[in-house]
Amino acid sequence: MSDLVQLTKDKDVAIISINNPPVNAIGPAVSEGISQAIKEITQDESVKAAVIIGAGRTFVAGADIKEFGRITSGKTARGPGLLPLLRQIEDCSKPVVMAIHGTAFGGGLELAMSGHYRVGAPGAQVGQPEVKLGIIPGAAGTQRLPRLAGVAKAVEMCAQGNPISAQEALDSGILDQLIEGDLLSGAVAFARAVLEKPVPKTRERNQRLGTLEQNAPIFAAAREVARQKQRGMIAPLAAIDAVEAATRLPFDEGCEVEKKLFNDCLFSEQSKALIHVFFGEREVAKIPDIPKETPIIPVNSVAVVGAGTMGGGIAMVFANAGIPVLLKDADPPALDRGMEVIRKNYSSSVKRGRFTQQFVDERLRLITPVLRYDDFDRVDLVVEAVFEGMQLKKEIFGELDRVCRPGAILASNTSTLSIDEIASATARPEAVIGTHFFSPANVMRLLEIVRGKNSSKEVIATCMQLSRKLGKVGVLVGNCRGFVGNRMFGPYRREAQFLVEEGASIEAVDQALYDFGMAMGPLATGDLAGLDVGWRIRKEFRHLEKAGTRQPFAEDRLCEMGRYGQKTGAGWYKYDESRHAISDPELADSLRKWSAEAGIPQRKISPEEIVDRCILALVNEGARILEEGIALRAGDIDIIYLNGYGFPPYRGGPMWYADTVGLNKVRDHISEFHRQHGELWGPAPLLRQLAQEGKTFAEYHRSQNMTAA
Ligand code: 3H9
Repeated sequence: MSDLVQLTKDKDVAIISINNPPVNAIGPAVSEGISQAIKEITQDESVKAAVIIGAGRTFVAGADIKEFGRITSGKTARGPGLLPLLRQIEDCSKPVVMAIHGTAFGGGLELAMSGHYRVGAPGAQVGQPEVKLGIIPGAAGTQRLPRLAGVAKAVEMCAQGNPISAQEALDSGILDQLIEGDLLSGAVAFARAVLEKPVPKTRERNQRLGTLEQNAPIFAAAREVARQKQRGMIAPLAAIDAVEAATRLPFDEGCEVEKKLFNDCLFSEQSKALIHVFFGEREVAKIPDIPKETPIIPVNSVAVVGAGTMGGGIAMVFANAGIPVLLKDADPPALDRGMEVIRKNYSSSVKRGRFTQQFVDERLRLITPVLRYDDFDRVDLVVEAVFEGMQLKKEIFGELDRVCRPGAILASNTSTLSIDEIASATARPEAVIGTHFFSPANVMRLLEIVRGKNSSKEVIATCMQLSRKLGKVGVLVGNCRGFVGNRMFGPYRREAQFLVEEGASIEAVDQALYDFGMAMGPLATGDLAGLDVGWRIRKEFRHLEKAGTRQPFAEDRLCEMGRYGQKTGAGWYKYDESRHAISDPELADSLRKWSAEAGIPQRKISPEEIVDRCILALVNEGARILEEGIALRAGDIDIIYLNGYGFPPYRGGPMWYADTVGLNKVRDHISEFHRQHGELWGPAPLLRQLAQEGKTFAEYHRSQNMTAA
């Protein structure tokens, strides 16, 4: 038997333990081991029943995701998969009880459903999350789940991919019993109790499959939800088709339909992109020169300076994680307003059912509004979140240096300014770091952690670990203007404006990028974020612009007119009281007039050109960032764009997308834009190099680490 599966006995009950740390992912060796164990217990007359359980922290978290890349790249031939094993278990003449703790996900739940019974620890979760990887269940999950849980539950789980709790699994018929206390002994006792009963085969349980009339509205509603919530994704619709096949066809034929749909999805670009995202999200936590053992500074109390939109949101993030926060603003009305906004946000979360009133009351008790720095000597971490102005930030950091205890972390939420210059206002630059939250801070998952040239490894490791505790994806970035996200967003939004100035309508620009998969078009995004923010930054940095290079003018004009976006009721669009965007023909006329005055010829611009101009501007800047070591890996840039800028996950992020287009093509396209639109479009040297070598961004590894940048 394989080392990954052990067979032991508790008198007449065999115990098959799967032991493939960290998550007992099921690959050919595990599958072979279980199969061998089932053969042995079938022949062993002293065994009357079996329990299959996961060793360590979990049952089986799914098939081994790394295998998929090997199959699609042709490195491994696709084997028989799990289906024969699951049938072997189901056909075992002795009752097989699946004992579930941790997570039974994907292939893990499919394995569990092939058993005759399932018991679970109260904290366990089960799910078919395959769609999040761009595939569908591939081991009869779409066929067995509706037979156990009913069609509506199965279609929801397979199409949306979210896990359910053990209690919900019990209520819906997936689990037969919850086991309080020791799971293994409970499962063994359960096995003894069913010894005399027949062994129910899930594949033969057709009672919950419903009728065509009952199921039609369920599938129609599921497709509608998938089209809206998972816009552009293939897998959710395929998963629904597969579950539908379970309701229309005999089990084996249903499995054939599932197999075909699974293969289509597995070989799709979407699945490759989403698997890249899965591993990329885990890879960002790994910093080459900061070992796992780096000491972590305990963060048990925090202070936030500035009670504006960002400061208030950041205070909520800490409170939500159970960490007490001082929220400081020197201006009493601003502090009152900040607290009021926090209360409003929490009460709308209660109304929407996201939080209970009790949770919110507890969180609010953790936030203490203060006007002075009096208690700052007791906090472990301070996040400064005042508006973007170097002078003000330096004054604050000078003050923090005086009042905070030695060892406290001093972080700035700046979105553009130099962390090193901010740190120079203190006598402890090793304690200074950037923690760039995204608006609204309590909602957006991204946290850019900005490494200053002196930031200590302990401070960096602490912030990386803290990001997880806060429910954020922390990505370490180097120090430069705009860091990774905003630095790339500049050229992206610049091109969107240029396109409007060259004759594309505002709506056409936003629509093309929305259709590409972006959560929002770039101009509508500007209206949401506030056009004045960029305007203020542009004014601060105007002296750095190279004379003679083309600069967009439209947003400056809008700001001069007081059109700052949603908050002033008008920006690129007009807004009604419920902030619905309305096209503004007068603005369209003004744009034509301004363009004529600037001598910009007007032309018809295709949606393809709009997408290329904007997305390739992201990619070109991303290549520079990568070469400079401002991002550690192309995948880190992708994770930033997926979690902070609404880039569609099924395209894998801008750098992955460029790799899928082919860097040769990308370089040629950018060179063409260079010829047409001038020096802003010079192809990044790294892009040229990789294209020349026939390589991808994903293959690029910098030899020096980030601090050398
Ligand atoms: C499937 O099952 C298809 C089937 O229908 C069968 C078709 C034939 N494979 O997330 P963590 C690694 S598709 C390989 O940090 P946590 C992960 O990369 C699969 N590796 O821990 C990481 O490695 P490293 C359906 C896996 O406690 C380490 O384990 N299943 C897999 O925060 C720890 O992971 C899923 O989609 C895997 N399946 O969360 C479940 N899973 O340390 C995917 C994890 O080197 N997994 N790793 O960075 C998860 O959702 C979470 O990992 C889990 C644990 C909740 C299990």
